[in-house]
Amino acid sequence: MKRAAATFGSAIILMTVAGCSASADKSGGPASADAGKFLSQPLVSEIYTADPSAHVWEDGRIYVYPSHDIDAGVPEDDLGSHFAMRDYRVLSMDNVGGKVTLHDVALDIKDVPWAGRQMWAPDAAYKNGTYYLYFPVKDKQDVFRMGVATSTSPTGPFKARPEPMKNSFSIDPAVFKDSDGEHYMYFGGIWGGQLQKWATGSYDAKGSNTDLGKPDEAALAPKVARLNGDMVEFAEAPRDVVILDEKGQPLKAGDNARRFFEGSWVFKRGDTYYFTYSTGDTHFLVYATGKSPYGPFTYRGKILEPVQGWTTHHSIVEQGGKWYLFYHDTQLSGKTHLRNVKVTELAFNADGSIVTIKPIKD
Ligand code: FUB
Repeated sequence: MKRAAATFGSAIILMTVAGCSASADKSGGPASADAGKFLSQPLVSEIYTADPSAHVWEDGRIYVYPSHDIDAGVPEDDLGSHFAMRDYRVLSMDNVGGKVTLHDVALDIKDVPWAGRQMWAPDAAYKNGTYYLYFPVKDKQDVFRMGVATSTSPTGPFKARPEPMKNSFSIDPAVFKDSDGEHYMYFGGIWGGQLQKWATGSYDAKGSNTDLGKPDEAALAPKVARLNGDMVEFAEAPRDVVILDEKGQPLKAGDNARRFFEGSWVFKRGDTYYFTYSTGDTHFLVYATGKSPYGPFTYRGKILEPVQGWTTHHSIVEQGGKWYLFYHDTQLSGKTHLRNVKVTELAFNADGSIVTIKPIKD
């Protein structure tokens, strides 16, 4: 199934209806004519944004670290070559519903000496007066690595370290700060995210281009590693994040509606760790819960039904006692690689389960 043109449920119908032309960057461009069909509206329309990683830092504001989508003219393929982003820009707001500020360029690919192409979904962390921007980008050998850049401001500009993180690979870093102050990076993504090429423990350029192609075997696991005190390297070798089914068995690779694809995000509520992720080719955001940042996690259900567009990638953050889901769709462009970030409130049931959200109205 093509990553670029794949369809799911109602998504393709709405993509066709909403489809409109788009340029690389927009100046207050028109919202989709059927904007009322969407649960939420884009946070900004001046540029295209995706993969929103939201945090509330010490000043109490919400900062969102998204991908900055552009139309680079690269043909669509299963490896996501058309996601050819070249810089990052940060969004901030006092609270959800308030004015959203689009900040200047936080990091440009030209200022990352080892980078080749494709700045994908970033995340950020804060410790002792320094903000850390973590970003996946292909190196000059076309292998995804994780970069780190630092700043004294949450919105940058960030200065990239001269080398990628040692032993880093694949995509979609998500950094979680536990209540004891330790930080953990979750990461990984199959297909264009290259996780399947690391199945043997080292990079196999001839490895499968999508997944392992073994549907009855355990699905490829996302990874987790605790960060060093200096926040710029792993303190340990990355470990598998095991996601179990209701019988305590690892989810299988052929269980496409539940197995991990990309887009890890972890948060803690009470004593429970929520490992949340995208199922990729089935287009759900789902979650699993556990009692340790390392897992194992048991699959619990869906967070978000499919959005308009192929990809879905998110973050979950608490502010003022309310929980919010940041996510993206393609409302503004109708094009899979030109996305826009959104936010909606997230609700929990008394047993800690998440109330599934429909991003498109019935
Ligand atoms: O934005 C590029 C890639 O698309 C991200 O890394 C994935 O999570 C998907 O959203």
